[in-house]
Amino acid sequence: MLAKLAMWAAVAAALVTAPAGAAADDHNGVELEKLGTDLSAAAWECAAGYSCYYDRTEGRDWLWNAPGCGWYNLEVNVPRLDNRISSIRNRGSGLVEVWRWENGRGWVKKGWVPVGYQGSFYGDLENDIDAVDVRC
Ligand SMILES: [Ca+2]
Repeated sequence: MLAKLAMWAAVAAALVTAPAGAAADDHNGVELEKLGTDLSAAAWECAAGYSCYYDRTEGRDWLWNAPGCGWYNLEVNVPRLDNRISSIRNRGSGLVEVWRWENGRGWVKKGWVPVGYQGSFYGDLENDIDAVDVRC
């Protein structure tokens, strides 16, 4: 029980701590649920040093590793990965931000995954992320 509480305390801290340079209103877009460090689902396969992206929730059906730091528009990735990502694990060296292209608004940041964390998208963000920005 204490371990579980500690995990959720860490999650809460991650969710309320804005990345450097982020505006306060960026919290609006945080919709990554179950952000945490619990790997008991026995999925989440991910090489050390990378951020990893999966087709299904809970780290199932690995799709892609970001090759390094920087902005990746998943629409122009080969193969296309936009509208596919359902979970992310970050074993890289920088914060991973997730972005969606919204008509009339442009790029909108929808959340982030700190180094050492992973999370799944449920609801309208599952299969609806269009870019990631690896901030290192
Ligand atoms: Ca998917």
